[in-house]
Amino acid sequence: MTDIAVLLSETRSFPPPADFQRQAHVRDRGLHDSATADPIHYWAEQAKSLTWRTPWTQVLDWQPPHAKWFTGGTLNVAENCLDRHLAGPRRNKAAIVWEGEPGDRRTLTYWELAREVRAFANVLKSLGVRKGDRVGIYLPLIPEAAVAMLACARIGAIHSVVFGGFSPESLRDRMNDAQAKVVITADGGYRRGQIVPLKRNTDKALEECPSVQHVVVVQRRAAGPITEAHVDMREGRDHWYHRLMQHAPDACAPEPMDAEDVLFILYTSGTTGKPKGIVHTTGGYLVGAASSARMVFDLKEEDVFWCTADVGWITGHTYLVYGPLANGATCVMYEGAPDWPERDRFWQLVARHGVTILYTAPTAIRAFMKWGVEHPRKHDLSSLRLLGSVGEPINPEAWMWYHEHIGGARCPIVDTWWQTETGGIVISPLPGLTATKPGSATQPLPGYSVQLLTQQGEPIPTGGGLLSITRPWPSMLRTIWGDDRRYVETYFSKWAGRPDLYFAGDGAKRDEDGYWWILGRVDDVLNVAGHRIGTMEVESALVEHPAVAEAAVVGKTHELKGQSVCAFVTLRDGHQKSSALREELREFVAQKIGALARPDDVLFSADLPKTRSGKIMRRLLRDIAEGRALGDTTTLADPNVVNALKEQYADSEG
Ligand code: 7RM
Repeated sequence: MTDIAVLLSETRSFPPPADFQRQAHVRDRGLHDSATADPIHYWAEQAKSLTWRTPWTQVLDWQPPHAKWFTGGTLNVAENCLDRHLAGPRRNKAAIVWEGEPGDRRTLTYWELAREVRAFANVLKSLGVRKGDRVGIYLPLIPEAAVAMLACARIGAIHSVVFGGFSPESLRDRMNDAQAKVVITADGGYRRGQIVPLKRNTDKALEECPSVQHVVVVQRRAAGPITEAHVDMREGRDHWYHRLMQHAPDACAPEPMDAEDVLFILYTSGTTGKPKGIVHTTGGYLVGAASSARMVFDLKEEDVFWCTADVGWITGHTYLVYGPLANGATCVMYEGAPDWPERDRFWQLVARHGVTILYTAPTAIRAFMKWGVEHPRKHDLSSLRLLGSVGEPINPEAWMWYHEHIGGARCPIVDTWWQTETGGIVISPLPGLTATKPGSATQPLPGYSVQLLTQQGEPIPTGGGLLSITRPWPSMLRTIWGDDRRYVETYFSKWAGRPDLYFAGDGAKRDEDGYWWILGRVDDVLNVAGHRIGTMEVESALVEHPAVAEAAVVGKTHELKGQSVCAFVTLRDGHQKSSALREELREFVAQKIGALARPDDVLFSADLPKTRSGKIMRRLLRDIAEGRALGDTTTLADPNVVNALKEQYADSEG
C-alpha cells in the first residue's frame, strides 16, 4: 500500500510580526536546540517552574510503553494553580471572568477562587471522599466546574468531567466505569435559551450507578433560580451546593500527591463501542499544561485569555483551567452558544472583557465565515493580540479569514495539534518565533519528538504518512482506566516490535521546510485508484470556493477505482444549490489539486454531522454515501442532521 498522497500546495507564509516578536517569551531557536540536545534536562528545567513539596529523584522512568515522570516528587495541582499566587500581586487579580448565556456575570479573583476551592474541598471530605476516590462532574460551564476540579485536586480525589450536553446513558456508563462515589451537577444550564435539565439527567443515570453515594447540586441562578420545584432532591443522597458551602470551613491544606498519582480520567468515545477512560497523572500533566500554555499563548500578566472549549473536553481541562491558572493568568469562561441571542455574541464578549488571546475551533471559525463579516465588524476587536485554533485541521481559507477579520491582519495564529491522549499541545507555532503557513500546525514544541512513518515504520523525511510521537513526554496518557491492554494495543502496537512508538491515528505530511500538515484521521483516508488521499486537502480545496462554507469528503465504493470521492458541502449564506454549482465545484477541485480528487458526487447539505465538540463525523457520511444503515450515532450533536441528509441522499439517487 502506498502512503498518503500530497495534493495541496500552500505557499503563503507569515513571519511573526516584529512588535509581537520583540515582547514574546520565546523568540529564538535556542530553546528548541537545547531541548533536542537533551530532552530530559529540558523537561527537568520546565518542571522547576512548578512548586514541588519534595523534589523528584528521577526525571523519566521509561519501560516502553509505560512511562513515569518525576518519580519520587510530590506536589499538589491546586496549590500550584492557586496558593502560590496568593502571596504576591496576583492575590486580587481576576482568575475567572465568567459570563452565563442569559447574560449574568461573575468575576472570581485568585483569592476568592482559592477560598471557594478550599471550602468545597472540605465539603467533599465531609461526604466521605478520600484520596484516590473518583468524583463525577456533570455541570454547565460555570465557575463551579473549575472549583470542583480544583477541589478534587486539592484532596487527591480523581475527577472525571462529563460534558453537560451528554445524555443520562453516557453519564451512567462513565460513572460506572470509573466507580464514582460522588457526582457534582446543577439543577440546569443554558444552551440557546433552553434549560438543559442536568439534575433530571443525573437522576436517570443514577438509577443504574450503585457506586454513587452522594450528589451535590449547584443552583444555577440566572434570570432567577431554576425553581427548586423542578428538581427532585432525594433525602440523604442529594445536597444543594450552596447549603453545604454555608457551613464549610475554609481551611484545607493541599494533599501532597505523588507525581504519578492520577489527577483525572477523561473519557473519549473512540471509534467503537465502549468509551476509553484516558488517565492523566499529576506532575507530568501539570508540567506539560503549564509550560505549553505559557509558551504557545505567550501568556503575560496583563493578558485576558479566552479558551472557548467546555471543561468536558481536554481543551477545557488543559487550557481553560490547569494551564492558565498554573501561570496566574486571567481566564474568560462563557457558558453558552456563539449565536445566542445573536450571531455576534463572541465578538461582544471579546470587546466587553478586552480579550487579548482567543483560542477556538475551526468548526466555529467556519460558522462565523458562513454567517458573514458583519457580525465581528460591529465590535472593537483591537484588544486581541494572538489567535489560536484546535480540534481539526484548519483549512487555509478559514485560517486567512480568521487572520483578516478577527485578527485584523495583526495577530499571529497558533494552529495547535494535540489530543486527549497527549494532555497538551504537541505541534504548534511559537508565536514570537515561528513563521506560520495557513493550514500547517508548523513544528513540534521543544522537548517533543515527532516522526512521519510508513505503515511499515520506515521514516518519511518529506511527503505523507502516519504521525508518530517517538519519545515519551510528561503529559502523555498513562493508561486507559481499567484496561491497560487496550492502552498498549491502541497506542503502542502499530509497528511490530516497537512498543516505544506512539501511534496518534492521524495522517500528516511534512513539507520541504520540515513543516507539519495534519491530513485528518487515518480511519477517514480515501483510496482512489490506489492513491491514499487525506480528507483535509480535498475539503480545503472545496472551501476555497467562494460559495462554500464547509465541506466533508468520504470515499464511496466504486467498481473501477476502488473508491470515488463523495463531497458533502455546506454553502455560505446567500448562495443557492444548483446543478451548475455542483459541476463547478467538481471542476474547481480537479483544477486546484488534480483530477484524481475530483468528486464524483457533490451533495449540498444545510449542516454536517458533528460530535458535540464540533468534529465532523465522516463515518456517518460514509454510511450515507454507501446507502447503509447508520452506525453508532450516540456521540452526534444533532441527530436531525443525518436524518435530513439520508432522505436527501435517497432522493438524489432515485
Ligand atoms: C485537542 C483535541 C484529537 C484529534 C486529533 C486530530 C484532531 C486536533 C488539530 C487536529 C488538525 C489540529 N483533542 N486535531 N487538533 N487536527 N489540526 N490543530 O482536539 O482528543 O478531542 O481530538 O483532533 O485528528 O487526533 S481530541
